Amino acid sequence: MKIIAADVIVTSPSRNFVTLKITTNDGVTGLGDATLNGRELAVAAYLREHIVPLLLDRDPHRIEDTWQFLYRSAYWRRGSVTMAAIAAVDMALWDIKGKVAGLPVYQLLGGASRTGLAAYGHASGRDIPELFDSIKMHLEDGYTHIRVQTSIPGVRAVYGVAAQTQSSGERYDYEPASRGALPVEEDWDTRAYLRHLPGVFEAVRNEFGPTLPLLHDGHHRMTPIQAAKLGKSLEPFDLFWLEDCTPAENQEALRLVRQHTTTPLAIGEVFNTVWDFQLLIREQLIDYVRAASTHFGGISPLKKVMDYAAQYQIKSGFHGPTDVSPVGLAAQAHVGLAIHNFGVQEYMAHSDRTNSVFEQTMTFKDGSLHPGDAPGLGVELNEEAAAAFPYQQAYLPYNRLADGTMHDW
Ligand code: GCO
Ligand code: MG
Repeated sequence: MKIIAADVIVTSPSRNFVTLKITTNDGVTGLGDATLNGRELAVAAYLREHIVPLLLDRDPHRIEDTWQFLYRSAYWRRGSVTMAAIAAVDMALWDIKGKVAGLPVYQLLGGASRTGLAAYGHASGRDIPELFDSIKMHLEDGYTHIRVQTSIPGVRAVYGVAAQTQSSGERYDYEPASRGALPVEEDWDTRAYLRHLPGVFEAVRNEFGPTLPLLHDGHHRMTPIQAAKLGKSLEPFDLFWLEDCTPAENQEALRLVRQHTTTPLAIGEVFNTVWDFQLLIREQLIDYVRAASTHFGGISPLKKVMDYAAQYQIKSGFHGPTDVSPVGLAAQAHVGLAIHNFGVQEYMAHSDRTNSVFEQTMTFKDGSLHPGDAPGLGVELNEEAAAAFPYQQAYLPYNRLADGTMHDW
């Protein structure tokens, strides 16, 4: 069997997606997700110009060798563009292997370790009543775990509060990026945030009781000591996790946070390789691995990092916003179903329009996600539907402090 074609398809049903479709001489096709939010065309060009020519005539069954070849032969390693491109190839080859074997990918990874995946949804509100409504809505939809984000008095626009973008008519597949020629500027005040957030969690606990698993995303905005302080002040509210409390490039910062708080920590949605997690796992500085198959080089490295994490009782919490396409989401759902140390899966659900372009076997029933039992990943791209939605420039927002200083978004 050999690869005879590899096509890069860019489509924008409710947001931009980059998909790689690999075709074999037997007529089997496989899909991979290469979507890098706000930098989509860089990955499309990396694939089209540099990777597709290397794939032709290769044996699609040699997944590990192809991964190592693309990683090592480039010499210039890692980085989100490179790793998203390699991820797409890796996923597409697993998809092909599953289809040839007549098995869903999770069976090839060791079979199911559970009946389905617990998922968390994004509840948010500009104030407490709006937040409560959003939590109730998510509970009605069946979510068993809830992420809580709110506005902060004195700050115009804060990460993760859906109504902010909704009211300005810019909602971009339920997430903060927006279409347009330039990114939107937001503002930020960490001290105001640290004062406000514990009260929000106290109100949520009072309303919804002690058992509901609650999560929060700090979105890389705090210094280590601020993160330590927040973790400590949230301890009475028993969070399931506090995510991205610091910009994790400085991994040693997590030692300081850990010394001060027992609030569980989740990190890694912007990480690209297993090596990015080495220190954090070995020193047990985190509790959940936030990698996404798409930005992490695919299914193969995701399985490897989780096997490493298992030695330290660290669990998965894969990154599943809508900028991970249905293909990427399926890829990590297969991994989540198979591994022993699954924690929770982030699940925002794509728009109906996106789902009309990506036909899927994935189900979300009674709070449980399942990738389905179709051979391969369980996603097919309707290319005719995809062609009706050409790429549109879109950017994530960015942050400035009151005095104009750029801050992490
Ligand atoms: C999350 C993330 C996302 C990112 C987005 C950037 O926890 O889901 O923080 O919302 O901001 O994926 O493209
Ligand atoms: Mg996040």
